[in-house]
Amino acid sequence: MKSNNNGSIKELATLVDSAASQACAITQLSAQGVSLSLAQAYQVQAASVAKRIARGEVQVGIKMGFTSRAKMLQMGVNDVIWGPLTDAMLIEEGAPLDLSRFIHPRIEPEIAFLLKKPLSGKISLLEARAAVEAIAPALEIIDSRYKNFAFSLEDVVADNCSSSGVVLGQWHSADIDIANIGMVMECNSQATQIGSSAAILGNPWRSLVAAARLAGEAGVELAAGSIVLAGAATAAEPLRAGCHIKLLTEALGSVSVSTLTDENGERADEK
Ligand code: OOG
Ligand code: MG
Repeated sequence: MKSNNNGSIKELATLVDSAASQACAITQLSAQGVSLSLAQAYQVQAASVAKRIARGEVQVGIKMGFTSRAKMLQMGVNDVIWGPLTDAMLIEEGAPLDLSRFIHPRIEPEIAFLLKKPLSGKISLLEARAAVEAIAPALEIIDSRYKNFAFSLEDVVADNCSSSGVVLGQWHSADIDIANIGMVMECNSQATQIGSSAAILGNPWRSLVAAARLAGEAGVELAAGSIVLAGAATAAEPLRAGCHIKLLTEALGSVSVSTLTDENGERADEK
């Protein structure tokens, strides 16, 4: 690790973990003179997730990031990344969401897979399909712990890929064709992002194949019973107070979440 501010992996994990738990933005590690390799960034990620697990959180799955061109362009990076999701990140559909636990949250239209068999290493699309119990529409809430939601690839990996919340819709049969389904994300009944599942690596199933490959490279397994988020189909939208966000999909129904109005009772669309 080349760094002026010679933070060890553990110290850097503490830094991103406290920024997340206190909802307080920090300067990008790369801008603090910390130069991490991608492998070291994943070590920081693992050490920060280990802190969550030590506090009693349980890993429920993983998320894939930058699987669509829209997201890569929005954030200025061009590599697929991944990170663990824990039970503390699961947000119940219908329960009004208090945004005070976030720094500058954004929301993304996604698709989730529920695994019935473990996966790891190089697999075919057919093997990916055979390992899935069900598919659901999902909304992911990302919240970079870095100022201005700006980062290098290593910064965002160290920050567990901005993971902070997931709202899962109803599970559907894994036989439904999701290769190219319309996905519309609305805020207070106005469409804010319109896309297709095909934006996710050409077909969301490829994201599961990529997840298995990344797991294999890391020497771990995607466990049976776990969730795999395929990555956003469109760019992310800022998540504001007083908003009802709904993702409507062509074949998997819809999923929604409402945010509380802020202290002033102001509605997001009035800001
Ligand atoms: C990183 C997470 C990217 C996705 O779906 O592509 C991601 C970020 O943009 O902050 O979740
Ligand atoms: Mg995402």
